[in-house]
Amino acid sequence: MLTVYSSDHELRNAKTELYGGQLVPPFECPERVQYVLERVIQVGLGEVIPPEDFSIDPIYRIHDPGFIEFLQGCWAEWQAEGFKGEAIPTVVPTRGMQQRIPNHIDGKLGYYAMAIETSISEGTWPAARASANVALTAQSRVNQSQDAAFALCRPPGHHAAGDLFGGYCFINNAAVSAQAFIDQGARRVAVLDVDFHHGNGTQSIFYDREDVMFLSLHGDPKEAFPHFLGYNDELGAGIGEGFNHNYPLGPNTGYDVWQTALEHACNKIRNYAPDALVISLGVDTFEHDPISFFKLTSDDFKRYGGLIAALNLPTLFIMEGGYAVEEIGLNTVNVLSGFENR
Ligand code: Q9C
Ligand code: ZN
Repeated sequence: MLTVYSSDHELRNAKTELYGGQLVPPFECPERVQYVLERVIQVGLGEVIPPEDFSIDPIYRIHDPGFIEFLQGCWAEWQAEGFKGEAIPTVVPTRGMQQRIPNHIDGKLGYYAMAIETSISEGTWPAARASANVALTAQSRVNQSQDAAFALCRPPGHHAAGDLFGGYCFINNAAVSAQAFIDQGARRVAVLDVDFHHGNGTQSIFYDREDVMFLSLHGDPKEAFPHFLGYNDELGAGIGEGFNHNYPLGPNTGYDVWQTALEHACNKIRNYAPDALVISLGVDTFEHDPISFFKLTSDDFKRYGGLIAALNLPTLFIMEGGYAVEEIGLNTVNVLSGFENR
């Protein structure tokens, strides 16, 4: 399988994440993808290529121009205020408040945030842009070859909505790629999100559409981030009704229960008969993940790779989360080699 990778992910190297009332080194760190890349090479998964440069247009197909302008300018505006730390929102436009975009960077940060653990740091924008180029390069290969490819994206994307960042995400790489398939002639695309966390951004982007089905297996939002989306009665809206499927699962969910949910999701995908499949591939479902509560073992990742392959669709894998840093490579590449039946 082809892997697309850019060293520009290193530009996203924030020093701080707000966690448990402290500013800690971020779980979403550059070492994550080094381990994945090393494992890709170690097992001989296939060719590793750098991304092509795409214009901003495929990003604007998904994201609001004001939001992109904010991401581009945030660090400079924050620095111009003379603040000492990294850019973190402090006030958000919650129940009963105005949804107007303020001028001050403090206000803009809150307006465009879906969660406030994620600092914006120097280099965040170019890294996010490179991550989207990685996704789009892999997408174009899948579109041309009708085969599979792996986009080793960092930073991840599935929590980012059209005009929201957070949960370590800035540009929704899976959504930008799904839209690219549609724009290149696909009639239907399915996005299957197997990251531990609900893909709230992807869901919200496609919620009222019938041409992109979104399915997500994740920690029950009553117990897990992002807490405010991902319930099983969220089925889509308008003509999109029936094209959104959530599988919230409780603490300590092991592979048997998880696989049953995956099989349900795969049956929905079969009936939908999409032209392409996008997998939001997070490996934070791992038993030793430091911020998650599922109990998948390293072998389980290989097993479910085979189930995804059985759908027999052109498949684009997009890297999302996974924070048990040293095992991320093994677990991620197990999915891909399970898919290739090796
Ligand atoms: N106590 C992705 O996996 N904080 N994002 C969770 C848990 C945010 C995860 C706190 C987790 C974001 C792409
Ligand atoms: Zn996650």
